[in-house]
Amino acid sequence: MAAQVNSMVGSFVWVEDPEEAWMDGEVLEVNGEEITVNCASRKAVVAKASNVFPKDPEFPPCGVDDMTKLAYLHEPGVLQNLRCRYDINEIYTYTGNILIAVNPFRRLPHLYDNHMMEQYKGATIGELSPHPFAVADSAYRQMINEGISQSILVSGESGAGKTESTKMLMRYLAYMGGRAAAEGRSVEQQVLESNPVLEAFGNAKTLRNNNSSRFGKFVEIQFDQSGRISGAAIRTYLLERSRVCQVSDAERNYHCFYMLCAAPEEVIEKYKLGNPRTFHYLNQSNFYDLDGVNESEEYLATRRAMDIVGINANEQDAIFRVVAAILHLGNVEFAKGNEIDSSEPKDDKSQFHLKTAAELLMCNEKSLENSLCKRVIVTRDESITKWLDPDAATVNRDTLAKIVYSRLFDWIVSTINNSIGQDPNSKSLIGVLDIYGFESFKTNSFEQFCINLTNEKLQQHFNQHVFKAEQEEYTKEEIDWSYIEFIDNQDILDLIEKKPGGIIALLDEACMFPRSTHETFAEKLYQTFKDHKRFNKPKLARSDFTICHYAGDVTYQTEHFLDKNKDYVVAEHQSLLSESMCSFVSGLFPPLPEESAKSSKFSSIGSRCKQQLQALLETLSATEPHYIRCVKPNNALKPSIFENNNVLQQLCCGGVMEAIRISCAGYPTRKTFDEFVRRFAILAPDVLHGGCDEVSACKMLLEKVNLKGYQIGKTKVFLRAGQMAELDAHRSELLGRSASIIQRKVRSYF
Ligand code: AD9
Ligand code: MG
Repeated sequence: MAAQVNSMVGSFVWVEDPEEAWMDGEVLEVNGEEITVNCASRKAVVAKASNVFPKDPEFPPCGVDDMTKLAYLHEPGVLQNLRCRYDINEIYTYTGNILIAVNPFRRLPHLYDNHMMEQYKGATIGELSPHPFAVADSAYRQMINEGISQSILVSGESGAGKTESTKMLMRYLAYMGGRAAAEGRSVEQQVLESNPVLEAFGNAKTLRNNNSSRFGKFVEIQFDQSGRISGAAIRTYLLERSRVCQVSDAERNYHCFYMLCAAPEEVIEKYKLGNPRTFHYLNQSNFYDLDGVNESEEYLATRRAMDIVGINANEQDAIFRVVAAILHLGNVEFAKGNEIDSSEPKDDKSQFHLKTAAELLMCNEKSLENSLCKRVIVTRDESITKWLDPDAATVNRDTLAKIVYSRLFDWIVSTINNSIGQDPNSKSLIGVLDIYGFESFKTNSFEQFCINLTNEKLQQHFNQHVFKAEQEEYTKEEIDWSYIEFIDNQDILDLIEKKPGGIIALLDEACMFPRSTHETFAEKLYQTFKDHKRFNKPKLARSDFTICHYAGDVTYQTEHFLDKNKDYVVAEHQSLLSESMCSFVSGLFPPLPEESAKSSKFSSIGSRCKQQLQALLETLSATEPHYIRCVKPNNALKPSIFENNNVLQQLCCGGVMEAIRISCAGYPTRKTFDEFVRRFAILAPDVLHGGCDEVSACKMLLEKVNLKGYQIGKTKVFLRAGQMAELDAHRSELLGRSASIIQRKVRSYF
């Protein structure tokens, strides 16, 4: 989109800079398409006209609380606004009805206390400062008034503040929909206390966040007719299993392991635990203690939270017994056995841990050893028992640890759900989604693939919604919007999900075919998608592939795709644990239904992820969505550091720039008639004297400056991208800022 703009020497502009993203300065010289800008850092920069954007001469010192109030809606303007607000601890800003939250990395307790909740109760959005409470309040009121279910979708990269925001939303909803204290242990209390329990078992310290959620979560809060919370359901997505037995440097395993090692003495003795440094699953990384966290207290707090969510003391004991068993299991090492290519516990120490793990899981020690060191291979005619060598036995041990932990996590989630209970008569609900953001690392595996698929799906939903909201605003103002289009990412979703023929379908096929390797899988992808514009084979790559996601290109390494996609329990592990003397453990491994035991029906994580997403989107599409985009201002996790490039990247990935792009395709700048006349009366002073109303004054003004394509709504003037700058240029001209006016063509940002 191009707009004619007057630019002149002496005007203030933004110019692109590789380090700072954007620098502001004053135009020194205009030479055709080249503009020399004197930047604040006293450097003269020569830039192409297309990389120079006008700077709002009337930008308020504390910024604006909604991006749509910016006179110039472009990238540098958005960034300047977030930054100057962040500097004064105004961490929340709207972009239309999206709330952007910039992580302060410092506690701001006054922002979230009960007094604040009281203030936001019933306040119209925009009346008070932007806040998650305002979003929750608006969702709650829309639900009550219109009887429509609502959803609040929180996204952002790791450490951006999704989980913290989600907890605030839940706290506000509990406050609004809570019962009187006299009514006893309440549903809303249980909903709130589910957070610490899930965090103990599903969160861990990573390089990006000391309390990183390693699963996605959708909490559906149900309300009765009078707006009281009457039930809730928690759905979780894709818990990271590999962390249980593999911890990278400076990261940690799940919090619960460290809590348990700091439990009261009698627990430690009972489970034969001790220093976390003595366990292989914990000591692969040399990181144990979290700043400001006392693990002994956390252990007790987690147990208290478990009491509240309805996990009884016996169950709690069993849970921690299983957690202890996993630690012991991890310490079983293998050495070559007597048979060729066989294995056995390496030494007395390994034998001790094996024995302890068996005791804690209440299964037979020899059976446990066999299930780790042997594998029965069933062919059409017979079954053969095969020994595993020490390496294979170690992999097998880790597989057992992972499946036990993941079943334990699922058990906790489903028990909480049963205990809180669902309200079958619930009229409407509010769903809160706390899900991992788009990921693009140096190496990207199957987990990133699933996470990015999730983000593509949500992005489509988001675009459709933003587009619709934009249209609604135009309809409300009775202006014409028929020619606005938006770009869809359906082609990427087809590439991944299409059945048959999409990447997931091809992966499932590869997993079912015994002779496939990651190389044959990659080859198949290369052949199938060689002309797909969203798919690339990187130069020199043998088994990597690149998907051009909406948020950028990501190259995936296929090495572990096949393994990670297979979702099955090793038959030996299934039979071992389903025969445990402990009903809790055997309950984690219920016998397989006859049919699925017989038929070798393949189940895949990729397909399950796709189905879960489908179900999630169906739920979401029946709701009115609200969006919170969390932004992490720096990677040092420190207060007061705002890295422009880093923030911009996240605004792109979170679709905020896309939302702005959609908005720019229409009429990105809106000013109420009153504001408009005040700012531009100077262009036609007679309009003020004519005694005419604001609307006529606006029209006269716009005619006088000969602007085309704008629209007059019912309450506002709607300007196309770049038109505000044009008006400002006329204005500055009249204000006599400069005598040398040069006409040039500036491409508006989008
Ligand atoms: V991850 O994808 O689960 O790794 P999240 O969930 O986006 O990530 P989280 O909410 O856990 O991030 O926030 C990370 C840390 O930032 C918190 O532990 C707090 O220390 C800090 N934080 C986040 N939001 C706020 C806030 N509103 N006020 C103060 C905050 N600190
Ligand atoms: Mg989180």
